[in-house]
Amino acid sequence: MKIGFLAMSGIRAHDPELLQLGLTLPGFVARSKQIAALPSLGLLQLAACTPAGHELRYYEAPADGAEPRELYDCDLVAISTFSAQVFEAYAIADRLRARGVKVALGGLHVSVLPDEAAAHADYVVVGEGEQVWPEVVAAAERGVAAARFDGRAAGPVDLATLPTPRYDLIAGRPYSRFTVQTSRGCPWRCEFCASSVMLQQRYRRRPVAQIVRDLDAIERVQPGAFIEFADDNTFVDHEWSRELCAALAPRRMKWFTETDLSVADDPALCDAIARSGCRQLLIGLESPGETALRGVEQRADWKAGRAPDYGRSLRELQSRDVTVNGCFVLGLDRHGPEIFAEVLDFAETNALWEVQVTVLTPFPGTPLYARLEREGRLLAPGRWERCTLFDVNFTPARMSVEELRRGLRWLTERLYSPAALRRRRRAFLARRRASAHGRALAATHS
Ligand code: B12
Ligand code: SF4
Repeated sequence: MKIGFLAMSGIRAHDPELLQLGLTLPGFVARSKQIAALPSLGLLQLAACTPAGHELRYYEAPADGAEPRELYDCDLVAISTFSAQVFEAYAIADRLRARGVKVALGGLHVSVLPDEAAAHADYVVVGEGEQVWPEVVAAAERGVAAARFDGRAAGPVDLATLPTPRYDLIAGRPYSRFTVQTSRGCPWRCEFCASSVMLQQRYRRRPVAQIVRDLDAIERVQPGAFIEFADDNTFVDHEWSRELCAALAPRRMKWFTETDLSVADDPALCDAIARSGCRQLLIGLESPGETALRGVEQRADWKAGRAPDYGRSLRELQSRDVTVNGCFVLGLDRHGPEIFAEVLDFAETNALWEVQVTVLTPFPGTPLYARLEREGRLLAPGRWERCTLFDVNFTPARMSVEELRRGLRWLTERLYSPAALRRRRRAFLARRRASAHGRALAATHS
């Protein structure tokens, strides 16, 4: 069979004023361009799990809702879904099926809402795809009319068995950034989290040698590519993390990942991260103070407990030249209109190299969605295209919807202006110089 893997590319947002503003702000534009160009690791991973004997092609659908014509020559097309683009994915699937192409839908969104997806697909896959994908291919080969596959039935995927994603399928295309997974899952349970904890809750990490194997495969396809680890929370296990960083250090590669702030408690790990080519850590700080964070992480209230220590933890990383992209979620229940100025102040005081502000988003399947639904606070239930992290789709507790929208725009303008970027980066560099000087002094006196 000829099998097509279709990724939906680009980022999504609908608030027209925010879009207009975003287009003019250099900090915002730079990051959007970088990330919009990432290939879909999930699909490259499935391609690697496809039984031999099929012809495989990787395609991207641009953000305008159209699909590449070549898809119509395929026998089977696998489409990966996130909530924000799921209606575009359904429309493409409908067109393909109308022309006799079999369609399999999987990914975060349809894993939560398989009944919704079944109206648009021959095959719907829930959960991690690797273990069931060969069965999907076999079903398509046999001409099975419709089926549902549950990737959770066989338990969590043993990450040590993962083959190298088929990066070779995108060789020669203009990707400068590639993703690799080093782990799946996260030990925390944030109320709003819609990451891979939705597919399989257990935290698992990959053997370091296999991560290196995959990095070698990327190097063959695109030498010197920038690497983003597509993990939920990379440095959960500190001993394994030090081993990973030690393996990365001699490669002289540039990389980026997402983690929680507990890395800062381990100076040896911070040193190892700094030595290994890490360009930036993206960290979910969520809110500048402890009060608003209470109850956000539902297992141990970990994020609230951590907040009083934010300043020290950030300095620990920044003093080693590791820049931090601090992420804030606006519209938590204890956030009033004062939150916007507080985030701005925090970002400046703590010299954050990069800042990501998003609005609280009720993704389907999350505890947040269930609670807001119970409380009658969802503005447009089922309007998944609003799950962009930038479009408000709920009634905030301590401000109006309009205040939240306006506040996001106000903050975006101030965080990403050229002057603000310069100020924060100068402050970061000054801190780094001061700590390098401090370390040198300490060394001469010891
Ligand atoms: C890399 C990434 C991107 C890349 C995606 C590149 C691409 N073309 O796919 C880019 C930067 C483009 C991106 C964009 C967006 N993203 Co994003 N992104 C991520 C990130 C960091 C990693 C995803 C990843 O690679 N996972 C690893 C792979 C292996 O897992 P996977 O994709 O889930 O695939 C597995 C299964 O789902 C399944 N599977 C997946 N697809 C299919 C298909 C079939 C047929 C089958 C059988 C199985 C299957 O099998 C795979 C292997 O087990 C996650 C955060 C995270 N830590 O997960 C956010 C995340 C997925 N993104 C998110 C969001 C909100 C967005 C945007 C809407 C942001 C925006 N405003 O534009 C857009 C979506 C628009 C779009 N184009 O789709 C949310 C999605 C939440 C949700 N439930 O919908 C996440 C979880 C971040 C978050 N915490 O909120 N993103
Ligand atoms: S720390 Fe991040 S990945 Fe982990 S549960 Fe919270 S939001 Fe999700």
